[in-house]
Amino acid sequence: MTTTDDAVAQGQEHFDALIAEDSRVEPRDWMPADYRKTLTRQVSQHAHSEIIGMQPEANWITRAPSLKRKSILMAKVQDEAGHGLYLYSAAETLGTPRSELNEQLLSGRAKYSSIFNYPARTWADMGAIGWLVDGAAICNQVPLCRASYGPYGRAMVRICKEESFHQRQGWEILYELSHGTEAQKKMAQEAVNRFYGPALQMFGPPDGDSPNSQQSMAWNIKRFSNDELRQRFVDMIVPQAEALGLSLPDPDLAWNEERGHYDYGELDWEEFMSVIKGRGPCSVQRMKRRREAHENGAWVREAAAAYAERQAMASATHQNESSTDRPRPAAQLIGATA
Ligand code: BYC
Repeated sequence: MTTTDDAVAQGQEHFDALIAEDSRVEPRDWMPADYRKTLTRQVSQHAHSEIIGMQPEANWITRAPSLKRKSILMAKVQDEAGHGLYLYSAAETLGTPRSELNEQLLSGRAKYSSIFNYPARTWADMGAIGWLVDGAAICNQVPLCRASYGPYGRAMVRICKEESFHQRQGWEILYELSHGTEAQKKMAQEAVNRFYGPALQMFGPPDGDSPNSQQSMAWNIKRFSNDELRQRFVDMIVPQAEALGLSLPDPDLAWNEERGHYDYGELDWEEFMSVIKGRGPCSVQRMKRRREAHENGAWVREAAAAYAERQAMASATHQNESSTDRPRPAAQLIGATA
């Protein structure tokens, strides 16, 4: 066995032990190439989703019905940008620079969540996105706080705290609309009708068609399967919809006493596949907007890089100066006089 083989065997043993005892893997730990790859894929796609996810809501900032609603929505959209930053930082610790991750998004090689390819047509959609989309996000992401990769799990803790606030604000918008005029209630119901199916699809394809789940669960990245989390979400939102006075658009939705869960109807998986291949109702528009934002932000990146370079030069000069000022050790002084 060569020294390299030895190091890999030792690394693998340490990694297996961390996973077996449900501990955290940290950036400097040895990890299998496929573990690194699948995490880079999931974490960066999650980051892309947060950034693209700003678009449907940003679309309503200028049209929010009051100053208070506008401030709340602006804060929420800014939170999503922050989530993107935490997640890109976590992804970078796996070794791929952010510029490359971004390039994967802009070139269409990386996915982002299917849900953000749907339009936000009315103000009630802000409620439905908050309640259903952020609600699904919480269901999916709370278990990710225990993901085996340390930087991802820790980023998720902060994100989930903010998502809970987002879900509450969505709920509150829908509650007010569903207890308002007939026209407002209708608008709320239509928004829920449009977002219910796509929100359930956020959890990913059914378990039988999910190529990554088994390995991700064995590595303690995912803690539950796509269908388990989807079921948890359905069970959570049925009583919430009742409290809102709104219905969920699924004739097959019914309590199953034997299973202790709600049964729900088959989702449109053909549509899902088409959306994740970039053929969703807003896919072209979302990517166009993202590319424009990236190009328009070039001067900010250049200015930040120039500033960082100047700071680094100033700090190097300062260090050199202070090292010549510093009293030299006696041995050096002796050497200097000798
Ligand atoms: N949309 O083997 P599977 C948010 C892809 S942000 C698009 O089950 P995995 C929010 C999947 O990537 C919401 N693609 O995959 C932000 C894979 O393709 P690749 C984002 C999807 O990874 C702003 C293929 O289908 N949340 O909440 O085991 C405002 C096969 O799937 C989708 C996250 O990213 C989808 N819905 O499981 C408001 C959470 N589903 O990559 C809210 C973190 C699947 O092999 N991610 N695909 O080409 C995860 O938990 C998992 O990655 C998923 C998928 C459950 C999404």
